[in-house]
Amino acid sequence: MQVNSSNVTYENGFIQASYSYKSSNVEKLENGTLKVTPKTTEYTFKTNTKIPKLGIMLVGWGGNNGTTFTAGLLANKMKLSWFTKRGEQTANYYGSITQASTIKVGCSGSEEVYLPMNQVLPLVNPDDVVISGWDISALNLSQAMKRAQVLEYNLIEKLDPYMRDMVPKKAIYYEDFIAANQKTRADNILEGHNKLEHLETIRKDIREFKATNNCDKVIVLWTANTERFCQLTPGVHDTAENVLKAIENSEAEISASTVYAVATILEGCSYINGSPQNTLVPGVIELAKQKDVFIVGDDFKSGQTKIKTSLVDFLVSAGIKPQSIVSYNHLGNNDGKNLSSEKQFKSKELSKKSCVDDITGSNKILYPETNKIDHEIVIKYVPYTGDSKKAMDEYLSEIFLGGQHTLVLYNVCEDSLLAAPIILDLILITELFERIEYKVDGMRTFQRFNRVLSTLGYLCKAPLTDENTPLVNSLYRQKNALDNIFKACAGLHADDNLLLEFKCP
Ligand code: NAI
Ligand code: DG6
Repeated sequence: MQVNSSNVTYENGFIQASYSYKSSNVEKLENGTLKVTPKTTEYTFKTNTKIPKLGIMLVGWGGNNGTTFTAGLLANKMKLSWFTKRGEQTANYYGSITQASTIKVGCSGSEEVYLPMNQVLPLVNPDDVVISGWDISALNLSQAMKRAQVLEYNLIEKLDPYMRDMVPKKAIYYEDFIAANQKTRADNILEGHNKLEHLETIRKDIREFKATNNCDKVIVLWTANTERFCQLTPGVHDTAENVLKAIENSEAEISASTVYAVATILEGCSYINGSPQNTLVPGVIELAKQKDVFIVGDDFKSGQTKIKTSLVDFLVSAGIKPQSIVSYNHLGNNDGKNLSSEKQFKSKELSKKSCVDDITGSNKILYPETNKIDHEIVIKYVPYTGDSKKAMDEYLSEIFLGGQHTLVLYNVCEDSLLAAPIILDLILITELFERIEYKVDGMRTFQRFNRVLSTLGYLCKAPLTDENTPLVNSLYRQKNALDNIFKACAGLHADDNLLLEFKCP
């Protein structure tokens, strides 16, 4: 795409675009009136179009998501097709916004024109990435893919020669953070209890992987078991200095995931947390800012929560009052086994539950005093169901004149087939943001986006935001913001869907 505007230049390998950002400041006057002052802020976005060679390291590489992600990228790269009971299937990237969604760029006459997201701004091609990672289980990726029971047998057979030589690196294992029922697979772990030594090993792994594969950069993503929350402790988790000291002292409340995150940040790489636990404690956030790297979290938003953050938005914005949501899940994979333990379930419960608070909080007509609704999360481990997760939701809402509206959903699919494309998107878009800089009114030099990359909230159940940043869970608003940031950096207007040229011709 080439944008025909004096606001955009394409020079020396950069797209530079000016963007007038329109927002409003709101003050509440003494008499209760809201005084709203619209304002315009001039931004310049500069995107480096040189695509780097990207290395991806997954924590939990041998799990269902890790193997499905690796298999999916290989199947697409090799353009594989395989037989299922429904016939021949070819590789695709359905479920990935970067590879399979489109963004409206304008109108040609009365026709609206859409471009694939990865053509609006230049992204790394998934065919060109190199993948590695760690797992507490020693199985090679081919064996692990079979254990996962996600993919069709004929595809597994085709991928076996490519995945059997992929072996996870030894992992950090702090037993107390994941369920006790995971112990039987923990046969590939770093010795001892010295957290500083563990940190140094992970740092070395990242450096060696990067050098061996001639990568320009590496991104690390956690897709290992959900950990319990660490008990946030002043003097341990509150500042970057204290987190580093706590690792040196092998403090008990420093989780394995926090050690991976700190190692990644110290290597100057972005870190993404795909699970709900509080890995990214205040001290880690401070460290990421000091080292100028991005952190993204928490917990992939795949099926049930994606619908929830879209459905509740629809109900509340239609003036309908959801009063209770009951979300029931059962699944039989290793994730379900880990979540059958109470402390790990609590981490997941929190992230699945907190995702509508801002939506109900936005409407004081429906929720004048408290925006809390009855919201229950149930997760049951049923081994026979394997990776095929069943999610059932009941939404009860109050409607006109005291009537009641019931919505019931049944959601079934292989969980990892939804999560793997999200993993790809999180990584590719984070990498893109490493190449984007901005300048705003009066700033002399370009700088990067906030290191807490909340723009990726669309892909996360509990988006990590920096302090004083509003939390947005509404799926529509999240996607709209992401699409519009792509458009702004490419030199296009944000889409407000007014279509005035047709309504007021
Ligand atoms: P899984 O249990 O199949 O895979 C996790 C892997 O992590 C296992 O192979 C395990 O051996 C490994 N592991 C555990 N602790 C480790 C450590 N300290 N270092 C390195 N490896 C470690 O689980 P699955 O289905 O792949 O999910 C992964 C994570 O993603 C879970 O926390 C899950 O809750 C989260 N998630 C999954 C979604 C989905 O749709 N599949 C959506 C949202 C989050
Ligand atoms: C039980 O719900 C297992 C969980 O790991 C979820 O399947 C996973 O977090 C996906 O959740 P959701 O709500 O995004 O579909």
